[in-house]
This record gives sequence, structure tokens and C-alpha cells, in this order.
Amino acid sequence: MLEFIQLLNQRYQTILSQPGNEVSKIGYQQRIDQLILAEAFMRKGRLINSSPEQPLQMTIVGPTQAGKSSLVNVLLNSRVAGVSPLAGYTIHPQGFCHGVSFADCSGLQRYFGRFQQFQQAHIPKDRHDCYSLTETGADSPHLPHGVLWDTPDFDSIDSATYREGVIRAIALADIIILVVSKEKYADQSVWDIMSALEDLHQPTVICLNKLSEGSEALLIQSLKEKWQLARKDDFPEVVSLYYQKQTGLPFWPETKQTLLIHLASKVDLKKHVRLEQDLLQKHWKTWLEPVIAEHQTLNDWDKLVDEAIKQALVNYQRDYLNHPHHYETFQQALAELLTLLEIPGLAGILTGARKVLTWPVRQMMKLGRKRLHIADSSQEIVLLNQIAEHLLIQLADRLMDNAEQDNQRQWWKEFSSLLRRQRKAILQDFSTAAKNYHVSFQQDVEKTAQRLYHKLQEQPMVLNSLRATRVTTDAAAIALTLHMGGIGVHDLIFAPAMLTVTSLLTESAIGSYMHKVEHELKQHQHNTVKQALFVEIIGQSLLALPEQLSTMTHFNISPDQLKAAEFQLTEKRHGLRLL
Ligand SMILES: Nc1nc2c(ncn2[C@@H]2O[C@H](COP(=O)(O)OP(=O)(O)OP(=O)(O)O)[C@@H](O)[C@H]2O)c(=O)[nH]1
Ligand SMILES: [Mg+2]
Repeated sequence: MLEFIQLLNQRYQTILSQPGNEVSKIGYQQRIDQLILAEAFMRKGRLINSSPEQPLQMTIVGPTQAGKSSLVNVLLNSRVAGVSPLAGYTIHPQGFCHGVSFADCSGLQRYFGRFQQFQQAHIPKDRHDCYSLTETGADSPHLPHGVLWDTPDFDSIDSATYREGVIRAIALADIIILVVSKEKYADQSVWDIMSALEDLHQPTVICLNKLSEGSEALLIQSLKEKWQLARKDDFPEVVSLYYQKQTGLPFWPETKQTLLIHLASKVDLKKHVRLEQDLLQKHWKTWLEPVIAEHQTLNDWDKLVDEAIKQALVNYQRDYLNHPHHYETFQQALAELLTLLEIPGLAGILTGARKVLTWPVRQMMKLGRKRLHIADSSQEIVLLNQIAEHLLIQLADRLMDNAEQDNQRQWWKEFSSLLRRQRKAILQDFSTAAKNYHVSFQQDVEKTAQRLYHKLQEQPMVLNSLRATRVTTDAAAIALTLHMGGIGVHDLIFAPAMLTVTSLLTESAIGSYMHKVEHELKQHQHNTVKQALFVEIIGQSLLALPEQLSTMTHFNISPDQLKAAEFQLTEKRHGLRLL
């Protein structure tokens, strides 16, 4: 699940970073933040699992210049955190150990993942994927033992660049200390964050900093209202901080001495697994919305391809299989049959045309060459290529229509140009496959001829009368000419002798058998063309096209990937611990 959330996050970020795409930038940025938070919260779950004795993690958050770093110093009673009047001064999560050692914190690096740990003094200013951890000798009466985290702000102009660090430090927290000043407490950014944090159920305290005498009660009331607008849980305890001239730091009031220690006792890590699951479930639909829209579009595409193939097969039937002037395959079977009949006197006729003639005629032209010649002269292949071309033109039109009307405009537009680029290659593959089909289908044609020949042998009367007829000799001569490469297969259909032999056979005792065989041949041919050409070549290449869409502009998360993730999400018994 963690990997899936990472993948989703990465795709959101890539898509958002592409100029000119038609996505809602604010909506996407919000989801990215939610995904980063969810990922970090899941990492926290792993940390709890692998090191249940983790020191307590306390995170100070707040807008820039609220006094977060100053508060770190107050709570640790030292000067470990850098304080400055420059907005956005702290830009990394900085952890300070209080009463715990580095060794106690060994799980942190795994939690932070690709964020690298540095010593506070050496943390690079030009990198945002890092944090520092510092052992302090501090011994503060206000603060429970654990790690106190100073964090960057989330509201300054530059904060977008180090926002992930803030979110990671927040999700790590067992306790949240929100610091606001009277100037900043009403900012939307503060309450957006506090609202997002509600699902993490961390015990929280609010520190109201930079107070001036007399304003406290009014500010607290206003804070409470803000809180209640943002969240449903109880308004937390507020600590009012007044400035101390001598130290230049705010002053932690005597009355709140044990507040943080008390808060620490409310931390309940056992709930973490359920909270993780609730968090994922809460956002799942929104996060996956564009992925599902893509799947819907893919479905629409599959349907378009399916319809186009069905239409192509209807055309193939109409223009070839059932077309009286175009269908040549059965005629070809009859031509094969004629070469099996061993017509007397035929050799004589043909010697005039060719010097050397051996019997049986099948040997006259090598089998492979003969089949190739037949395929080369076939109208069926020409027609199939036309049907394929027509199919792609129709599809391109539909894509253009969708690119104008559908809500997935971007997808259809890119897809349209992808198809345009691939069109030639698909047609080329189709043409090669059509020829291969035709060459190998001749085996079936020859088998059909054999079946008819055997049937004729059961009917010596028909066989003998056929052999004795002059027109059979003429037709056989034509058949042989075809087999020698003298004419093309389409010439058979219009050869009068062939037509006469066909009607002779149709009216003979094997007439109905012949119809049956012709019907079976057509059926088999239809199925072969459908499978070998339209399903395996056209269908497969068209259905595989979406894989080539750029992951720069599309999620390209497959329905199977999504299904696997959703299974993990709803798998109650083992929960997310498994993942
Ligand atoms: N007047 C007054 N100034 C304060 C108080 N607390 C902090 N400051 C000053 O406010 C400025 C900002 O304090 P920081 O603690 O650096 O604030 P921060 O929230 O860490 O700010 P960033 O790191 O920029 O996000 C510094 O100049 C502090 O000296 C206070 O209670 N009263
Ligand atoms: Mg700071």
C-alpha cells in the first residue's frame, strides 16, 4: 500500500509539473499534500511496529515568524534552535533530543526515508530533502523526554519548496504544538493544516505567542471559533506566551509547567493502524478520481475498438465471403479438385503451352511458390487491407469527436495523435499477417478439395461424367494455368468453364454436400480472419496503444494495480500491518 501511495503521489506531481495540461492545479496540489501526509503517517505506523519503544516525538508547527524556533529554545531552556527576524528562516525539520540519546532514535532514518540526516551545523541550505538531529544536554522541567522538532513554516512564498519536510515532521508527531502569533492565527493556511491533522488524532496544545497585555481573552475566543470551524474534536489547551525582555524569548507560564507531560500520557499508539486505514479510506475516492476517469476512458476505447472490429467483419462478410463476384476461395478449392481428377487428354492440351509437363500437376510448381502466387493474385488480401484501413480511419474520426466533446479531452487528443503515428505500422503488420493467413489458409482450401474428391470417388457416375466432359478439361486447364502462375486466382471466378463445372457439380448428386463443404469453409475462413487478423493484429495493437501514452501527462495506473491496492485497503483482518 505504501508503494501504491508513493506511485500515486509521484504521478500527481509529474502531471502537475507539466505545463499546459488542463488539470486543476489547486486540487492536485491539495491531493499531493494529502498523499505526502498519508505516506508519512504510514511510515510512522511502520516505525511504531519496528521500534515500539520509540522516544516520544513532539512537533512544533506554525506560520513563519510565529516564534517556533524561539519556543524550542524556551522549552529546552537553551539556544539550540536558530532564531531570526527573517521570514522563512528555518527550512528543515530539526530534531532536538531531550533526555534521550541518538541510539534511542535509530528508527528515525528509516522513517524519513529518502530524507537524509545531517548534523545541525552541516545541514545543506540548498537541499530540502534532509533533516537534522541534535543531542542536547538540556534538562527541562516543562518537557517530557523525547525528541522536540522545530519545523519550517508552511505559509511563506518559499514554503512550497520545503513543504514535504514540514508534513513529514508533522506525521511523525505523537504530540503537536501549534504556535501562532496574534498576527497570524487567523490565516487560512493555519487552519487548513489543522483541519488536515484532525484525522491523525494527535494530542495538541496551542501556544499563543507575541501577546500584548489585555488582548489574551479576546484572541483565545477567536482561536476557539477558528478551531471549531476547522475541526470537530475538543478545543485544546492554550498556552499564552509573553515576551521576556531579558532573555529575548517568550516565557512559559508556571501554571502550564506539567501540561506537556500530561499531554504525553494521552498518546495512544495502538490506534495507529485503524487511523491509517481511516485516513486512506477518507481520501481514497478523491485521490483515485482521475485514475478511474482514465480507466473509464480506456473502457470506452476498448468498446470503440470492439465495435470497429465487428463492423470490419460485417464488411468482410458483405464484400467478400457473401459477395457473388468477389468470393474466390471456394472456386480455388474446385480448381484444386480439378487437378486431383487426372483428366484424360489434359496433358496433351498443356504440352502446347509448356514444353515439359509431369504428372501429377501439383509438382509443377513448388508448393510454397504456388501458394505465394495465389496469395499475390488474391482479391481477398486487397479487400482485407482496405477494410483495415477503413477501420482505422473510422476510429480516428471517433477519437476526434471525443477529443471535442468528452470530459477526458486531453486523453483523447493525445491518443488521437498516438494513433496517427502508429497507423502505418499497424497497417503494415496487418498486411503481412493477411498474406501469411492467406498462404497458410490454402492448406484448408486443399483439404476441402480432398474432401470433395473423396466424396466424388463414392459417386463413380458423377466422377466419370465429369471426366468425360470437354468443359472439365477446359476448366482443369485453367486450374493448372493458375497453379503454374499463368493467371491469378480472381480470374477463376469469371472463367466460363469454371462456372460450368461449378453448376455441373451443384446439380449433381454431390450438390448438397458441396454446399455444406462450402459453408463450412466460409465459416472457418471467417473465424480464422477474425482471430488471426482482426483480434490478434488490429485488436491487440490498438488495445496496447494506451500503454504508450506518456506517464508525464497520464496516471497510467492499470485497473489491476488499482484492484490490488483496493484489496489491501479493504482487507480488514490483517489491516495495513501486513504491508
Ligand atoms: N516581540 C516578540 N518577538 C518574538 C517573540 N518570539 C519570537 N520573537 C521574534 O520573532 C522572530 C521570529 O522568531 P522565530 O522563533 O525565528 O520564528 P519562527 O516561527 O521559527 O520563524 P521561521 O523559522 O521563519 O518560520 C525573531 O526575531 C524572534 O526574536 C515574542 O514573544 N515577542
Ligand atoms: Mg524558525
